[in-house]
Amino acid sequence: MATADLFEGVFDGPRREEIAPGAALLHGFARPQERDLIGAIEAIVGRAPFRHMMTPGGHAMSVAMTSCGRVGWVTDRSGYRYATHDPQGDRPWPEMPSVLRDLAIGAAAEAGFAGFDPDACLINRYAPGARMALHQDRDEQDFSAPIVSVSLGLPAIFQFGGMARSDKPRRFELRHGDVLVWGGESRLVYHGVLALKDGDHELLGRQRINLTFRKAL
Ligand code: MD3
Ligand code: FE
Repeated sequence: MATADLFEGVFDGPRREEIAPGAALLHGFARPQERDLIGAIEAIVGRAPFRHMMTPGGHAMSVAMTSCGRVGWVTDRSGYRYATHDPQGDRPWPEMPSVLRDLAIGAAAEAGFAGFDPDACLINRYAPGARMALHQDRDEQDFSAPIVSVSLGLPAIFQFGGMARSDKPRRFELRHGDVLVWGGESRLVYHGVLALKDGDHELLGRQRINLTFRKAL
């Protein structure tokens, strides 16, 4: 066993790191609720299955997605938007379970964004090889609210740049249980995820799941 594995969970307790102005990385913040979170995600996926949505340009995304909450993010040939109904089945999205909602509100408060009231949670599933190209999140109405992201399962290399696509991105690793809060000056930075490296996570197997909590409306 590598030395790094021996120390896992010993020195990796909750730790807060300011990675950019307005962006806080809360290491391991979601670990205490990991099993409840995974159970809640399984229940959502049972009602609103993961699907590979089509970009407006006509490519299927490598990341599979679903949502919970009042609205969910969808994309198809006509563009990106938040919708109250799952287009697959034309039913309202599953409610946002309190274990998810309370975690997001607690993380936002921890990072200085008291009163965060998310109405959407996008759930992304990365299988080995899946990636997300550099983009900005700008489909929400109110950029003064932060976005809270929760990483579960296999680790991924996340990249974030600046306000211009051409700004050279910085890279860092997101691990199981890490929570990121993006607000203030960092709310509109370009960001993406490199192709997921294969592995076997003890709770989630060969995948990474990322939750992003948003105030969309
Ligand atoms: C920085 N998801 O769903 S989470 C997305 O890991 C998305 O699935 C990635 O980007 C993922 O839109 C990255 C970290 C993240 C999320 C939202 C942000 C970083 C952000 C919004 C603004 C700036
Ligand atoms: Fe994003």
